[in-house]
Amino acid sequence: MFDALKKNADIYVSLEETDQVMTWCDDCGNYGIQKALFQALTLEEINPKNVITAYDVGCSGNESDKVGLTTIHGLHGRVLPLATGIKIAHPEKTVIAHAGDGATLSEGINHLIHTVRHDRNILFIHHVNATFGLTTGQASSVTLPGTKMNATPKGVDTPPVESLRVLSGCDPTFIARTLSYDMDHMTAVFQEWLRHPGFAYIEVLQLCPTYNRVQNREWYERNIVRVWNGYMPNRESFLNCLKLAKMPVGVLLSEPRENHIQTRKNLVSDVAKQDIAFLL
Ligand SMILES: Cc1ncc(C[n+]2csc(CCOP(=O)(O)OP(=O)(O)O)c2C)c(N)n1
Ligand code: SF4
Ligand SMILES: [Mg+2]
Repeated sequence: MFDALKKNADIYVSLEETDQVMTWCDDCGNYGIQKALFQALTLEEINPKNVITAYDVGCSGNESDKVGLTTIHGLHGRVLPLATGIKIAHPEKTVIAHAGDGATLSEGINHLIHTVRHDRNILFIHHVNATFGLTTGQASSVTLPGTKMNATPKGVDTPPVESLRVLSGCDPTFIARTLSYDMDHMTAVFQEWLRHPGFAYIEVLQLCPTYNRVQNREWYERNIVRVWNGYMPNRESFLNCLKLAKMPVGVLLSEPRENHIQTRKNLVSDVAKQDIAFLL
């Protein structure tokens, strides 16, 4: 199916579009995330010309000049307001935002909360490698207590932010979690996420073999639980997932909120009709 779609130049999103050299380390989980996303875009038959991708600062953000999409690289922790502006200006485009866990749960956690509440049709990939990767391996808000990191050589001594619990208090409409080493799972989850009409949060547990040597593939397989066949991704199931002893993985919540999307769709044209000359 994917190979057949690849022949359609209008929809195939190629990985080899620019001549910039990749700067990710060998075996970085970002390679898999990139490939799965592009596979999902192609499988969903989304024309790359209709996609705008916004990047935060971080290792994941270093993809911004290496793919053949319309991209913009913003400030650290600020990719969600950037994506919000893009969506308001270009409501017809597929808007994708990428950020790391440092950006999302430290510098920009305020923006995450309000973007979830506003529920605009933005797709957000949260690259969770449990470190500030680009600045060479400091602890992030999700680094496990006791882990020795650069800048905390005696071990992290604060409890981690539990991202899904934070989000659960903001009335989210789409929450998913997937794994950077599981291409089939990631691609399937990305496809569902691309169909969601509101703000779609997807957390990728991303391998960083350079600075996170604790949470490798084996660690995740011991510490995750995949949602079971027949799981209904409604609010009640999602809240039950938060009580599990292991990290739930899969599409955990998918409950679109139609009315909000309608009311926010025409924001730019509605504002344009107002005469603001008297304010200037
Ligand atoms: C406002 C601001 N604070 C700090 C920095 C320095 N900085 C750049 S990247 C980075 C860490 C990125 O970590 P994360 O968001 O988890 O992305 P990763 O590199 O791990 O993918 C930091 C602290 C910055 N550029 N701007
Ligand atoms: S430091 Fe980690 S996240 Fe950054 S490129 Fe290397 S492996 Fe990837
Ligand atoms: Mg990180």
